[in-house]
Amino acid sequence: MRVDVVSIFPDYLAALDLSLVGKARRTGLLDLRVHDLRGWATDRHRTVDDTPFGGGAGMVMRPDVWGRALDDVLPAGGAGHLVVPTPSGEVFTQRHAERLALEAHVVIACGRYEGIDARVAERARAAGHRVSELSIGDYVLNGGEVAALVMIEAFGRLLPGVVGNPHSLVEESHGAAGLLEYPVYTKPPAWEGLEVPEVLLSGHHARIERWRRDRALERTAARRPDMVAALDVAALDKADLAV
Ligand code: 6GU
Repeated sequence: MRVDVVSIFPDYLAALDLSLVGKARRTGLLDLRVHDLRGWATDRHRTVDDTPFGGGAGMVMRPDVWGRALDDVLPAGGAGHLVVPTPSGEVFTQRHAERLALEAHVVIACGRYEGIDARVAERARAAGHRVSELSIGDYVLNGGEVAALVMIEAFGRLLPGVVGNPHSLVEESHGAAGLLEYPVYTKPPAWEGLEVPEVLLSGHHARIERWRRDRALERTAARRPDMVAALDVAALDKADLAV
């Protein structure tokens, strides 16, 4: 998979050399390139922004600078999925990560200030590119870079071969069950007077599965009532309904 990130702070993306995403880059599973937007500015101050039409506070990123950048990094002919991190986007979820992991080429345009002139996304759509304006949650960051890191980690770990054990991807929170993950424990079995739940030491596979599902249901009901409301009632069993 090829990923291009364009930003006025390319150093923000240095963390992508680390951990599993860094390894995926080194082994060639992920061809990730970071570009400095100012490379497409033309004046001697390398200006990328200007005041908003209609007035108001803050600055808006210029469409001409972004246009030249995207002409260079988005493949011609409508291939390539343009992702624009923005607090006014759809909320990014595991479903978006799953879809992006299937793309051959993703370009992430990181805005700063009050955002990017709206004609940039409009022109990319008109040229036939898929364009996703995505937020990572209901709070405001100073720019799209941290959101780009979040999204790249979320879809990058779904690429075949990035996470060593593919089973790690199956049972996790926000997976197909629509539930949060159950609590997990490791050795030692007793620590500072706190015991690992006995059932987990029992070796009784069916009881362990039931216990984990009950804890996942309990936890989801307490922390994410919106996820419980979205569960398919037909997919619940009698024991689930007792929790
Ligand atoms: Cl994607 N960008 C910015 N600037 N703030 C955010 C965000 C993105 N998602 C949540 N807050």
